[in-house]
Amino acid sequence: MQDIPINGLTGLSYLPGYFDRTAQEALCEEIRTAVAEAPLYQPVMPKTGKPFSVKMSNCGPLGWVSDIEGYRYQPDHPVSGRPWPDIPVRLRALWQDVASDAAEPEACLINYYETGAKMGLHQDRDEKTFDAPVVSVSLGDTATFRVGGLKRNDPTKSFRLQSGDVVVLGGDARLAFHGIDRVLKGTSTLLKNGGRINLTLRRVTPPD
Ligand code: MD3
Ligand code: FE
Repeated sequence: MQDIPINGLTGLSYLPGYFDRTAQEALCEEIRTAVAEAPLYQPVMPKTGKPFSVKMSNCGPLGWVSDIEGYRYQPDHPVSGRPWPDIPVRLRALWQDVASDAAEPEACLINYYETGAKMGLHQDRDEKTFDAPVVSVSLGDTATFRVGGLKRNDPTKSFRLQSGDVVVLGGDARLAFHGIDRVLKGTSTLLKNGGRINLTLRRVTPPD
């Protein structure tokens, strides 16, 4: 476990290779099952309607969605109207391992990056509580990840996220600006069609 200070912020920990290949394959299977029930869809930006390059789905009681109206958490899939599938056991176990002080996770956002997809610099602030960390799992191709400070123009640090890596964003780092610059094609054999999956586990509402 590595605690990486960033612009004086504490609370970012990096756990490279947390999941071994066998665990990554099992996790992929669980995500495949979830996505069969709650298909990936292409979200659009609020106001402009510009499509994201990343496709998304969720599991858990709440899912993060974006459409012309705005960003929000909601209990059902925006296309099918059905409830999101449960968060896989292996991911609940991860949360217990790295975020056991926090209440149970309510949302697991599934981001799928095909070659060329990226995610601009942003903060995660649609949750009603920032007390719990965000826990991220990377699967498939390696990504170049960028983290800055609490202000958009703060200097940023880049590092690579590989398949099986876990990042825990807690403490002050919870509200740091971050983004994905690029996905490096052909860097993993995990996903048969290539690309990258990122899973983020979140607590959305204050503990009951
Ligand atoms: C640093 N996803 O879904 S996960 C997102 O790889 C998102 O798909 C990226 O940003 C991805 O919102 C990055 C790692 C991550 C998540 C939350 C953070 C890094 C963070 C919050 C604060 C600082
Ligand atoms: Fe984010």
